[in-house]
Amino acid sequence: MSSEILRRFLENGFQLHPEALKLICSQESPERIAERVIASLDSSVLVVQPEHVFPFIRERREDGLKILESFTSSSSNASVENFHRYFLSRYEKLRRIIEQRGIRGRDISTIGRVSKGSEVTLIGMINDIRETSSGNILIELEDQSGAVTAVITKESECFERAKLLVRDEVVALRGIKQSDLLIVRELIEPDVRVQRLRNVQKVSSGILFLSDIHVGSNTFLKEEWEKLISWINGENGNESQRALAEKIEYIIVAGDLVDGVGIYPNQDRELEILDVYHQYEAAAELFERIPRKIRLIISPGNHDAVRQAEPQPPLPDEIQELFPKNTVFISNPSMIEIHGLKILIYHGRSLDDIAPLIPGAYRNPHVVMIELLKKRHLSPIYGEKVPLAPEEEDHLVISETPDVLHCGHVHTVGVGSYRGIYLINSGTWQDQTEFQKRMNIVPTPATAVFMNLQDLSPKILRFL
Ligand code: D5M
Ligand code: FE
Ligand code: ZN
Repeated sequence: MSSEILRRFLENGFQLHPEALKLICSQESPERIAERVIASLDSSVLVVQPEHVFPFIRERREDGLKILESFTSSSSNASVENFHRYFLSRYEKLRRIIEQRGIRGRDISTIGRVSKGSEVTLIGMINDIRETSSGNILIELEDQSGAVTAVITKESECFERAKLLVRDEVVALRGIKQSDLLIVRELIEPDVRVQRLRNVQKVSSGILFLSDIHVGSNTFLKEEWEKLISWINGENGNESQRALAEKIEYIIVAGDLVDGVGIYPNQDRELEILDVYHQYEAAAELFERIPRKIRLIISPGNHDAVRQAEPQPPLPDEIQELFPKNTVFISNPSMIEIHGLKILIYHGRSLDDIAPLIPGAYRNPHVVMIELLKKRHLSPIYGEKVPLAPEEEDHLVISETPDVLHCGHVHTVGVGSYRGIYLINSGTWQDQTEFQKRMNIVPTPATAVFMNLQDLSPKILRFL
């Protein structure tokens, strides 16, 4: 989206200040705003500033919510060319991050032209990664010029980190090429800067994080949900619990609002509502009981009625219309800002791809989320659990470090922090399903996470 806007301005002979671009892209229809801004400019303007944009935007400052990034349009079909372009976008975005963060000032060599014997730093995408019979790690690293096989031995300092690397992520390797192998001495991951939360306004309100409600499933926990809603309405809980509820200004749902239909084989046996539209009607009814002064923010997941491939656009208009007017629909993933707090919302399907590498992952989903931040990518592996759409630009790269990363999907609750970034996995409102019993997946249902904007400490709430 942002590159399209930028192009539009350039075509008309104007440069665009990054802040002005951000402002435009935060609007519901950036293209229309861009057109209006361009029409208002006279040719003496060289760089379009935020001041040029202000008159045309609808900023709802009074409630402190900004949609910084929400993916809407898709132009891509799944052609080889589009995938090539998509992975190139991923490579270039992550390369820039690694250059700025990890290897400032170092020379980076081109993989296809590495000479033997001298130490080199290479940035590439992992084409293949496997363990050898002797327990070392072999990585095939590729850039546009070629590929190289790199070995990280068990004795290497970076061996433990290397065990968590996955296919299709972008990293830097430093080492010496001997015969046909790069002997790795150092691994540099994109990773995040320490977040200092400078821009957060210390207001006295808070945010309630939810996910995986699965309305329509016969294991949706109606009674516990009722308890949640009563609590939000100040109808139950002790004094301090009521005081907490009083503070809720926003509720964010990170996907799987409904159970959907045909998501997995024989799902219909576990559905209470068999029609997906009726599931959304039921969900909308549940949300009716949330006080109107609370803003609802809904992002889809793999059970929702949008395309499965990520990034997923917001729920379609005919579903949005069912919901109360205080609801905002955004894509998966999305970046929003609440009173200066930047929140990256991602359903979390890729957590299933990374979990096998981490012992006890499903009991500590926030630990798996750290890996997404280190990789600076929300869904690195192509061809495993997560279908990816080859968009012109890779929207799943974590270009900007958030203050909070909010996921769901794995149906277990967990909070933590990494380099000053809060990690929240908000659990589920669906009890263990037959499928999960067979797979030995043990959910922590009827949970939510509350974050007070005054002190930002996330608090797990249980309604079971
Ligand atoms: O996913 C909830 C959790 O259950 C998540 O960790 C994946 C796992 N799950 C659910 N269905 C499947 C299938 N068919 N294969 C493997 N793992 C699965 P949710 O998105 O709510 O279904
Ligand atoms: Fe789910
Ligand atoms: Zn899910």
